[in-house]
Amino acid sequence: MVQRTNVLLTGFDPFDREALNPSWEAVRALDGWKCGRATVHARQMPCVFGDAIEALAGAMDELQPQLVLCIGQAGGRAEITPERVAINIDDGRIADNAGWQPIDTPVVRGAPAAYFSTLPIKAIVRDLRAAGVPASVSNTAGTFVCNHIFYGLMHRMATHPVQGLRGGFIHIPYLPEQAARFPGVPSMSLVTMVEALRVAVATSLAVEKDIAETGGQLH
Ligand code: PCA
Repeated sequence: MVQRTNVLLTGFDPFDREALNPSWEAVRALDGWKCGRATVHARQMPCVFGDAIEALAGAMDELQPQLVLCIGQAGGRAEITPERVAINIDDGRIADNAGWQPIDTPVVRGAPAAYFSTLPIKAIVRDLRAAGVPASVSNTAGTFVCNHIFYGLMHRMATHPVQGLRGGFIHIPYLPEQAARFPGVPSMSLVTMVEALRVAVATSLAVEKDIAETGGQLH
């Protein structure tokens, strides 16, 4: 029997008065892409606390993926940044797309303070750099909807374990057309970001145990 492998890639709706979100633009370009025996499925998530985790759960129930990569925009970052850790806090500096602005509330009441990504984040950074794409590990996914969905993903995987399932979160920069409105702010082309996600998927499928390589920061 041929074993089917589904990869779920998620991107977000535009938020914060943006017309587009690079995460959805990059993710949707890969819908249907076959990476070896795996097929990538792209799904768009609402930038809304609560609804984002529900939408993710629906997509995971539908696809039964073996790999989940959630992608989000990190305006101001210059690199592709696989996130190391999801924390159990919602603290909105701005309101989400439904007008919610939670302050210091847990993503999941009574659940652990944090979960680590189960993606090979160091290997992803290594392979991105080797492919000519600027990349670094990030040690904070913030406290907005991206950290929220990341925490929801990791909590689901911890409480409903599925053999072989891995997942995590990657932040990506603004597109040039977004950064043009904020002089001096870095950006990355869509072509490069799509290529970066191909690398992230391929490395996540191929590398079971992450490499030991420095990816820390002093502050
Ligand atoms: N970035 C936001 C939420 C949606 C997105 O693409 C964040 O970093 O939390």
